[in-house]
Amino acid sequence: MVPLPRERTYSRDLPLKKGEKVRVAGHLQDYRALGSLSFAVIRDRHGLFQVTLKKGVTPDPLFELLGKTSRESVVAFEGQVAENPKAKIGAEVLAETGEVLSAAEAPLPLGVIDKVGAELDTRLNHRFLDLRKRANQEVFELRAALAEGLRASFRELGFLEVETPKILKQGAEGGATLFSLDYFGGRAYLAQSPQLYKQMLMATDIERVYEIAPAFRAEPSDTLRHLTEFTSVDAEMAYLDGPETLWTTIEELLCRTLEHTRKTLTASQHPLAGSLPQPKRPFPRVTFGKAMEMLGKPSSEADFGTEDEKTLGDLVAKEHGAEMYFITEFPTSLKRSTFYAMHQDDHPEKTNYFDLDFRGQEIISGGQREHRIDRLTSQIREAGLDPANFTGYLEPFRYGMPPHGGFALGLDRLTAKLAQLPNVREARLFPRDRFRLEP
Ligand code: AMO
Repeated sequence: MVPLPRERTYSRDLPLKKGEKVRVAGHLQDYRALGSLSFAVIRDRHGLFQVTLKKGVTPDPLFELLGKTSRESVVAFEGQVAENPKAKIGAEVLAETGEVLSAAEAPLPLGVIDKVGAELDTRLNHRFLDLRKRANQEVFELRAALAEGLRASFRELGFLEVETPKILKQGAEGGATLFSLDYFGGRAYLAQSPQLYKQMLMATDIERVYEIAPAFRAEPSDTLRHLTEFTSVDAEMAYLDGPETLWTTIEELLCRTLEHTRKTLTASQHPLAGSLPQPKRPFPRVTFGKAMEMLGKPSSEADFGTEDEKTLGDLVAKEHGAEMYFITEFPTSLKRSTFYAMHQDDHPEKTNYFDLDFRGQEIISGGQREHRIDRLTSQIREAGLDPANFTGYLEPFRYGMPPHGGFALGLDRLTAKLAQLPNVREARLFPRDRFRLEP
């Protein structure tokens, strides 16, 4: 019996241990029984390696055991590392002892080494098997490096990381996409966004906050870019002199984050390191009106959809050579212009709200907020809402609220776009959508 591999050697270290006795373990990817010499291909977190079973070195029962062990079982071996120029890593382990730590049932519900891609639904149903594929792990290494890069960049820019409640009495982004839950016999809602809290924090002297946390939206639409649970990267800053400062902050944040991420990934020779963009600053600023004009949409049409966003992405790329660009001055009349958006003083039909699109998809939206309580209260009324239901939100505005604004970035969408994944679900380990609540 090989004891559980306490001092386990990983595939990447085997070439350095030639002649030494090691313990190795992993999933059995393949086994070829060729008589007196048999080969097991094992996969661990760093890649593939070969364990060779050789008559005279390996006891007979181990040949028999391996012969009846199904693919993807977890196996462990002990033996000497030998040079093998034919093996990809130039070394192999000559098995002296070995055991099956956990047998896999056959057949597998999802192939791990199949070249032909399975349907996304099948992959997600058996995500633990799907994640044995290196290319899929790489997405989550990118995602983790992005989150790290975002945290480092926010800190450099003077933002404090905060955590706000996810169980709320009131929604922030409109009633239609609220998930409600039973709260000790009363009704509560899952947070669609930390919006109201990050604004509330602007009434303190903290001035700059950010949060990376789940947001919940009862999105009935089944699209390639909507989830019911996503990770929202929210930021808010006080003493804002106008939306331009938000745009330059976002440019700074994204460029720094991509640089941090590139460094992290380069250090681990990650295949996606070389594909990260290096956007030129300033990012183009396209007004909403200009965007509609570029799309050839009549001014009577209020908004643009997914296909328009893609077309606009192509047009901006052609005209400005840029993949990231702001769409500014969202009209007040737009359904998605919220009650807390600041309207422009000289053009009240326009707001200081904007989106940032990347490769033809919205990944950030934000704007300058209305901080003057009288205007805010009328905007709540104009949105058909009752200010009496917003007493808690409004209170900080009554006791000295600096001008402020902020934005939210969808981490799932950013990851998907950077990894060139067609569906945002692939950028989440265990996505939630209208039809998927498990695994
Ligand atoms: P908004 O609703 O535009 O703005 O969301 C901000 C960003 O979050 C991402 N996102 C989503 N990602 C996946 N699935 C969804 N269902 C989903 N909904 C949104 C997008 C989007 O750009 N409170 C404002 C932000 C602010 O003004 O500060 C808000 O939540 O990438």
